Amino acid sequence: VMPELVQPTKKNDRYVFQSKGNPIITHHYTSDPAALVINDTLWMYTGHDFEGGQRDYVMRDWLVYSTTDMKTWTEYPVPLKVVDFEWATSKSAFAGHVAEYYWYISTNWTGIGVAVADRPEGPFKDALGKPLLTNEDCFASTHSWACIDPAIFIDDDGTPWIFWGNRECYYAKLKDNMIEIDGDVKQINFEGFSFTEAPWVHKYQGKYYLTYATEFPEKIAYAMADIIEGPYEYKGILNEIAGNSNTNHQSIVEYKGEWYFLYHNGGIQTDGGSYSRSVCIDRLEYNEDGTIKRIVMTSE
Ligand code: FUB
Repeated sequence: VMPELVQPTKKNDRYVFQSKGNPIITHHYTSDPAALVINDTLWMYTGHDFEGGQRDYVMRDWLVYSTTDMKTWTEYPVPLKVVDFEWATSKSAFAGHVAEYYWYISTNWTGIGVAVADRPEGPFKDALGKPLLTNEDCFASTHSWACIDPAIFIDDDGTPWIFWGNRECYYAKLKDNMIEIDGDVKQINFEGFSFTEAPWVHKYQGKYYLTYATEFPEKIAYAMADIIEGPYEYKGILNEIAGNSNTNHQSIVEYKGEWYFLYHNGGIQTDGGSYSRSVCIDRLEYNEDGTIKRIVMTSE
């Protein structure tokens, strides 16, 4: 299905547009969405694929959007660029996640950084002047890009956790200051765990859900546990390969009493693909036993 292309309207330094179903944004290529709910606003932080149809990632900055009704979206001035991390030599603005208001980002080979702002729309600034995590923290790693895809989960008791990884899934506690690791880095492992990247942790009715990209081209799979450190039990595939993108990268949030699955796809624009991706959003529904229904992309 060809989406209707929507041109945003400029309002001061912002752009406003009405989404016409999936993909949500058609004036930029966007990827790796991370959602954050603050009061009645859903904030969405995304990666940004430059130039349609290229053969590799060209990702120089991240973008931020907000909505209060899932239809009308505001795009703010570019809140963070990979060059803002002086130590990041690889210059690849890979996936990130914002927790009020710390933005954990991947730079590909040079580690995970953290930037800070005093407003959800930024601007964000490097909080450390060095990486928060590097490949050395990925003790089981056999390759150079294991230290990517941070995801934050703040538990009901306020403890912040960070999950990340490629091929291996790592996690650690964060200190309350949000910019230091508290204790040891550990690894998640369980039967049937075939982890590619993109971990995301959320909680529903007292259970922990670990969703992640599996295989390649990627599908999104999930596992459940009673405590955050596991053991996790594999529960199956949540979302099939998304369009013609080799990657997928999800985010799951509750907003105004509904659960949403944010992800990306490469197949719905004429020049879309693995390096020209587009963020999509669909409803997420649970079964009575807490398992999640498969999510099939809709066009509305
Ligand atoms: O967008 C760049 C990388 O592709 C992300 O870090 C991965 O999760 C995959 O989506």
